[in-house]
Amino acid sequence: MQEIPQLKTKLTEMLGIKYPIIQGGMAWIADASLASAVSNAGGLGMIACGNQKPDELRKQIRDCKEKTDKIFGLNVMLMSRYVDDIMQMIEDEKIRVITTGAGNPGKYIPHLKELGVKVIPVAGSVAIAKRVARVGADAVIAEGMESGGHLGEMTTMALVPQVIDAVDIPVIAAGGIGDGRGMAAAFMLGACGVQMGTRFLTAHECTVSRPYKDAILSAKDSSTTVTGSMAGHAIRVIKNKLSRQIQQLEKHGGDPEEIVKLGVGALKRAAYEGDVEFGSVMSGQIAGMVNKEESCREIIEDMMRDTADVFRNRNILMAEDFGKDIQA
Ligand code: TUI
Repeated sequence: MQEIPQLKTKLTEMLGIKYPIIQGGMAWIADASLASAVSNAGGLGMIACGNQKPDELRKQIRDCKEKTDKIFGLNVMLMSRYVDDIMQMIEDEKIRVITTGAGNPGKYIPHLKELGVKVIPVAGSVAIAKRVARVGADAVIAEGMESGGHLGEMTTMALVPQVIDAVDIPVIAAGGIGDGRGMAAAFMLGACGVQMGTRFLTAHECTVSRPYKDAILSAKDSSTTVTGSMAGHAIRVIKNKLSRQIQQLEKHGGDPEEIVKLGVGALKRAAYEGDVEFGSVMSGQIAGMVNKEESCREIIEDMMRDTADVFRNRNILMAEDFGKDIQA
C-alpha cells in the first residue's frame, strides 16, 4: 500500500487533524453520518445546523460522538432562527470548532473564544474577512462563487490571494475545489487548507436522497446556475424546473417576496424527498467532475495523493522548464 502523503499546515496544527480538508457545512445534508466519516478519515467533518430544530441537531451531535472519537464541528447558518439555541448547544455539547455562513458571526465570537471554541467564518469578500478577523476569528474560509448554495460575488482565484493579503489569520480556500489540482492551486495561492462540499455529496456516507446524488453524478460543467441575485440571496443550484421558474420571475420583475417563498423548503425537498425538479439542488460548479461514488476515506486519500502528484510532477517540472519552450 502506498503511503498517503501528509501535509502539516496551520490548519492541521490548529485543529490536530491529519489532513487539511474541511467538509462543507451543507444544510439538510451534512449530518452525523457524513461528518463522522470525514473526521474518521482524517479531515474535519461538520454537522450543518441549517434551519434544523435544536432537538434534531442535538441528536445528530450525540450520534456523531458515538460514531467518531475524532474532532468534528458544527456549521452554523446565521440566518437560522435558532442561532441562539445553537450557541447554547455548542457550549453544552462542548463543540470545539465551528464554521459559520450566510452572515456575520461577530457578536458571538467573544463568548465562543472564552469557551475555547475555534471559530472559522466563511467570507465571500475581503471586507467580511477583515471584519471577522478584527473580532477574533481563528481562521477564515475564503469562499468563491464557484461553490454551491449561498454565495458572494468573487471567484476563488481572485478572492483567496486578496483575503490572504488582508488578514493575519490562516485562510482556507473554498469554491471550485474538487481534486488534487484544485487543492494544489489553493496552496499555491497561499491557503493552508481547503473546504469541499460538492465532492462529498456522492460519498457513500452522505445520506442525501438518491435523485440528488444522481443529479450531481450526471452534471456537466454548465449544469449549475445562480438564482436569487436580485433579492440579495444568490444561490447556486443545478438547473431544473424550479431554477427556471425563479429566473423567469426575476427576469419579468416578479415580486421578490413571492420568489423568496418559492425557495423556502426547496432544499429540504430535494435533499430529503428527492424532488430534484421542484426542489433546490444546491451544488458547486465542480459537479461536472464528480463522476463516481466513493467513501469519504477514498475521497480524502485521493485528494492527498493527487495533490502530492501535482506538486511532484507539475511544479518541479515547471520550475526547471522556465525560460524554455514548454509543451504543457
Ligand atoms: O453559507 C453559505 N452557503 C450556504 S448557506 C445555505 S442554507 C440556505 N438555505 C436557503 C437559503 C439561504 C441559505 C446554503 N448555502 N456559504 C458561506 C457564505 N457566507 N457565503 C456568503 C456568506 C456570507 C454572506 C454575508 C458571509 C457573511 C455575510 O455577512 C454579511 C454582513 O453584512 O456582514
